[in-house]
Amino acid sequence: MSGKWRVVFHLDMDHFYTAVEERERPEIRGKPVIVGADPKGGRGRGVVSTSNYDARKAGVRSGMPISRAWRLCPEAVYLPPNFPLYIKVSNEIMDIARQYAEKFEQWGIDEAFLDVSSRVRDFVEAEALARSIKQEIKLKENLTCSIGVGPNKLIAKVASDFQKPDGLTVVRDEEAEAFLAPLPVRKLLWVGRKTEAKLKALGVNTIGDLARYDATALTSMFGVMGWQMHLMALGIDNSEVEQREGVKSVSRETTFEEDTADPALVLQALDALCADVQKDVEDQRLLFKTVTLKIRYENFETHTRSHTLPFLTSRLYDLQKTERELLSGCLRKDRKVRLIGVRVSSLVSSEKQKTLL
Ligand code: TTP
Ligand code: MG
Repeated sequence: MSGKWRVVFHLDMDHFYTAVEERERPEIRGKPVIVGADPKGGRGRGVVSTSNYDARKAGVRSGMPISRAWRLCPEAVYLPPNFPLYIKVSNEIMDIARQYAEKFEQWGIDEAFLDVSSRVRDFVEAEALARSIKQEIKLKENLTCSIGVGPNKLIAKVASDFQKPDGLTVVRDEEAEAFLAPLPVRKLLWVGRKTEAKLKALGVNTIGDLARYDATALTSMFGVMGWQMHLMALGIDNSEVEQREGVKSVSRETTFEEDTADPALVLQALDALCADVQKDVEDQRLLFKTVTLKIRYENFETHTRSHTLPFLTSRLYDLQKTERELLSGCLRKDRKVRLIGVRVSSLVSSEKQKTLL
């Protein structure tokens, strides 16, 4: 296998938004809980952000229309998202986990990669270290997480998802290929639904099928991605844990009560989303550089457009102006809009920026 010996952890909080809500509200514990759009008795639009494991038993999933969740689980407790709270808790958890790592890379709001190679001598010590992290998070935050331990990021990520909630899965280098083989290909990072469907058509269902498939044929069909899939299927991943701080992005989106082609309505909603995002950014003392617009049309076709500014900013004016420019290329008279979203990324802490300057 590849060069230097490494131990990488992937930490992923269990049903994060609903776990935080349950912690804050003892009265909802033991019930199915769903965080997302207002269900409005089944007529609500918008989607499920996440649900706890009781609601998942009924078939509820992240990203599902909230109306569908309502049909599957009308007895659940439905809550709107409380982003400032989740971000605060996320920051506290990341501060705990960061102490254990030589290199630390936050990934989204509730996940992180840790390179602990210099902190342990073998996988037995690595397992003990992972257990300590879980214990400290449980003790200080009263929340559970799942950790995957592996020789690289890819295996660690697949391993953290293997046993959930409150899981700890250790996969050594020599076990990696056998560990991956029976799992479906979509468990690999970057294998999306479209690629999954194409692979299925080739008779490739599991990661083991992919590992056995001719690498040259994969490359001619999928380009560089094909070669990468081949390596991933063998459990090979040389990418480094990249030291990275804090939240990666702040975003908001909204689904219109009724699909609309009225530019004034869309613009009004866009400005309101910008204001919310900007407030979150300011509350967390962040600066952003990259601005992204997400737009979903009535036929569910979804596009994202991004623009990276030549400077770091936290000003509402910069955000609104950039989002409006991005939107102007997306509005068409003949196509109604179902959803729009605003995201800022390439974030840095404004406090750190000040000390740098
Ligand atoms: P995930 O880690 O994907 O999900 P989870 O923590 O809720 O559940 P699991 O136990 O399977 O890890 O996402 C973290 C949070 O991000 C999640 O609590 C809510 C939010 N989220 C969305 O808002 N929309 C989505 O489609 C997904 C997948 C997550
Ligand atoms: Mg999670």
